[in-house]
Amino acid sequence: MNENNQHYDASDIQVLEGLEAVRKRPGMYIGTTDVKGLHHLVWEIVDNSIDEALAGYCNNIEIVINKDNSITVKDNGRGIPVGIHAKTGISTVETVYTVLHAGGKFGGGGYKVSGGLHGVGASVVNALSKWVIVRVYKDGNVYEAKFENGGKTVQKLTVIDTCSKERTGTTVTFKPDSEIFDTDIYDYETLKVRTRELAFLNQGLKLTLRDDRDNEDTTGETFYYEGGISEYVRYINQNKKPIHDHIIHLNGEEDGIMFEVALQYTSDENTRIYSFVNNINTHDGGTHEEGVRRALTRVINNYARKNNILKEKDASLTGDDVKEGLTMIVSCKHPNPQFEGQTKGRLGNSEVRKLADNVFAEGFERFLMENPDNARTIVDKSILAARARVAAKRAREITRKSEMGHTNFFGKLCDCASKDPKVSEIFIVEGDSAGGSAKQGRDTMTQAILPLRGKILNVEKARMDRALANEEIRSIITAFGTGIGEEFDLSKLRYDKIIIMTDADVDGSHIRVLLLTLFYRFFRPIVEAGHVYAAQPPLFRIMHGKTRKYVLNDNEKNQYLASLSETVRDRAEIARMKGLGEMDAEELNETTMNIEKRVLRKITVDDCVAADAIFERLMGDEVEPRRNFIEENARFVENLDI
Ligand code: 1YM
Repeated sequence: MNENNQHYDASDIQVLEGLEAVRKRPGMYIGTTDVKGLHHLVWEIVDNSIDEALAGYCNNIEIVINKDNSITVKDNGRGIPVGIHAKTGISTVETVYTVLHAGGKFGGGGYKVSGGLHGVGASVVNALSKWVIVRVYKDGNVYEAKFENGGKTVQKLTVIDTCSKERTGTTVTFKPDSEIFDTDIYDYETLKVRTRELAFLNQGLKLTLRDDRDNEDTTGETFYYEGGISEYVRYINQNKKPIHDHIIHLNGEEDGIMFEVALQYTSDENTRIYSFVNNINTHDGGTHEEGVRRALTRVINNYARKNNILKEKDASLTGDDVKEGLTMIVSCKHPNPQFEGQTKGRLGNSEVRKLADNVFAEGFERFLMENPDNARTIVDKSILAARARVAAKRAREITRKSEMGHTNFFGKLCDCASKDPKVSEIFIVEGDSAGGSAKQGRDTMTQAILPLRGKILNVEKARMDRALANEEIRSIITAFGTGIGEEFDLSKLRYDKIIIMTDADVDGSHIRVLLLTLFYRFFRPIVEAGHVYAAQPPLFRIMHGKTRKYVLNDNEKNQYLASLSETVRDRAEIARMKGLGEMDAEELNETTMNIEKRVLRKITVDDCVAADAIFERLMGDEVEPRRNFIEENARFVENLDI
């Protein structure tokens, strides 16, 4: 006999066996019985309310943590049907809460799209609860059913009160069974984060969360987002720097599958793509995400080519390039989702790929066409990412090669004998002949020489990635020993001083600009730590009697001459130094390299910033500033190869 003095029939027994199975192996139904499983129960009940909202009948859901750590979920939907269920012979409410796999089949019409156990949830929660009370407000009546000790009906659905005819909805209160769960203490923050997320994912749905454990008078927190997932993007980007104002929000529907996406680019390099199916996070992506990514890459490339931002010879942007700085929410509501993978975190339905691609491509293309300024900003950002990607790859190759000893650059580098970075310095010298004198004039113990051969800048519009393909620059990177990019490690720097030794003419400054730009972009910490110097070769040699005096510039020359007596001054021989290559080893040592006598100028980050700007003007894609620069400096440019 059951509690209502009715005989148990076959279906009663089946029901109890069903719920008993859930109690025996709760993990199979809710994953774990730790605090995560405890929270899972809440979402199973909330999911039923969300389904009702998605069906268009509910716009308000309240979740309350009660004093006794029981949970109340309340919605203003139609209320679970109260009639006798044809198959079970008991009320539909009771059926939903006691028959495993009841699901949406019982309701007929509509589909369950929210996450979780797809309608099995209510009976699973009941099976794992100490007690459950379900109230339905419908047709002016308040119906109530009660269950205890793992889903045993203790009160069949009964009218316990009346209410206004307008009032409809379902209220469920349950107390998780402490014999099943490791803990019965809910974490407010955990519930809050997910409640907020559900509000973002279900545009226009109001969710309130309240914690009555300490104080029953609180009003709780309400989450309601008219903009849905575009507000989710705004929320994620709130402390970031968006590079365009408008958050792009697109949606479409086909065969009952709803798809939507919202995105905005930020100035940083990270990517935040979160995708959902029926409000469940698909960590491993799947067809909805693939469709968007494919369309995003294609549309940006097409736009960049059509508008000649990407030239014919340029390689296409990759999926990685176009997602840098991107914050994106992808959400799909599917009546029959297929979840794949080890953790079922991937959407498998192939028809979604095409839907996502179509909706995204069409909408995003329109956005780019209607907002050319934003489009340009986005494309430029992707191109920058592409350059960085190529540069990083080169850098890795260089590091790897040098580690494996495959490069023969050491043939070029004339290293110092000391392996102690504290006393070692490296001179980066322009030209072979200067390199020759420098090698002879150096202190072999502490001074290394790296001669740069030929014009290292004759690559038209050299970008850093191309610069990195340059043999000379690679020698520098390898000589430093620090690696670049992600592998950069200042502690591995092999020299305390890096000394740029170039002529004081246009070619020399040209090379200096390149080197400073290189340092600025790839070795900034070396510059910041004050390791980079410019040698100051003298411009004049003044000889009188046995005295040889070198001076750096006109000013110094005049000062020195003024300090001499008139007779000496008249007889003094003043020679303009032609360049490093024309000094012999002794002269070079005495004037530029000798630690006791030389004058070094420390290079600052500001010097590098200035060099970088000049480099941009010289090497950038813009023809106009380059022409201006050449005109302004026309008298120097005879040998300039740009
Ligand atoms: C606090 C929990 O369960 N709300 C809820 C559940 C249902 C309905 C409305 C509902 C669904 C349908 C028709 C239908 C459920 N009904 C069923 C079943 N809130 C909560 N609100 N009328 C009402 O799906 O057609 C299962 S859940 F199966 F009985 F229809």
